[in-house]
Amino acid sequence: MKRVFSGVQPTGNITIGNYLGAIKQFVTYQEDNDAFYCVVDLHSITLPQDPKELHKNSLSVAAMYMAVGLDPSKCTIFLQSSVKEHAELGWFLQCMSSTGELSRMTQFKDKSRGQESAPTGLFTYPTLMAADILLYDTNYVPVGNDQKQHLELTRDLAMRFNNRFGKTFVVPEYKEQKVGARIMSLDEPTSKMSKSNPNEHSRICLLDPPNKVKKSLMRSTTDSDMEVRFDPENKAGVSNLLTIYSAFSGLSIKDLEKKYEGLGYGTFKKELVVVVNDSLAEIQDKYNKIIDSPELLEVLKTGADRAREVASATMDRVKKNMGFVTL
Ligand code: AQP
Repeated sequence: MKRVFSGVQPTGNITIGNYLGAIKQFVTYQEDNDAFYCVVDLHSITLPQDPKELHKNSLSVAAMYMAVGLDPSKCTIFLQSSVKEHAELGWFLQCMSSTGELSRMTQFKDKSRGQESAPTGLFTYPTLMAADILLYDTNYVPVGNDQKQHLELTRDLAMRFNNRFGKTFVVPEYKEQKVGARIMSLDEPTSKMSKSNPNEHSRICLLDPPNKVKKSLMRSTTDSDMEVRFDPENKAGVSNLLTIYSAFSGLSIKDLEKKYEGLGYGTFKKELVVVVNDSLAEIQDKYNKIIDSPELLEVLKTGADRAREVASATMDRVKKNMGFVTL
């Protein structure tokens, strides 16, 4: 059985970008793999977090995992901060990486742009992400396309470590989605949709009420030629909406282009609002049943126990192979 690992940061309400690019795949992978799904709370503090919000958002991501269909009897759901080995291996991998390679990470460049001095954690974020993945002998990592560069670094670090200290880590593979690997911002369709974008109409969150979804989609940026056609280079806004429509409805982009031929953007957007709201209603209904239930904490406790078992065995191997005295 193959191992799968992935995670989401508790930095705000989960967007349809997080869902279509990553979490939706988690559900498929839990069926035939030994899957570990983490709320990566240690990653979220690479930028300042309000303690109450961090607490609330961490439980919210875990509840959302279950609301979209993750089943704790089929996969392991846990909080990253409950398993100390993440921070520990993160340090070891920092010592295996260079400032040159970390400086090339586009997420660091984007998130530190305009700051004279950026948080150190933001800079070393990819080594912690590598630790998350390598601790679980992961074969597949379902993540959105924005994380591909970090995954390549993870592979490099695993191979570098194995070459130097002998076979210690499994070298993981990136698994890309066919539709939805990168959902773009609704107001500025050339940048990716993000939970932490200050403009709430740049995104749709899984917990958004129907009128907010309607408002954000109806005012989303398109273009002036009124043709519903997939052409990401010249029609970034419409192409993004087609991707969202296709991912939620299961209809192919070709079929959607045919369906809306000659109908213009108004009709297309109105029908997209219905498709998105129908999917969100189902998810929100399940989420509301889970978020305040005692079962949520139980799932996280059981998940942490199972994760610790695997992570501590990997950490023992790492230390032994590097020459640390293990007692
Ligand atoms: N726009 C996106 N399209 C497709 N996939 C996306 N992901 C994020 N945005 C998109 C994928 O969602 C998973 C969880 O992401 P994360 O929370 O770990 O961090 P992120 O990639 O930095 O996501 P955000 O929404 O942009 O968060 P903030 O604003 O806090 O930085 C990952 O698999 C990611 O690829």
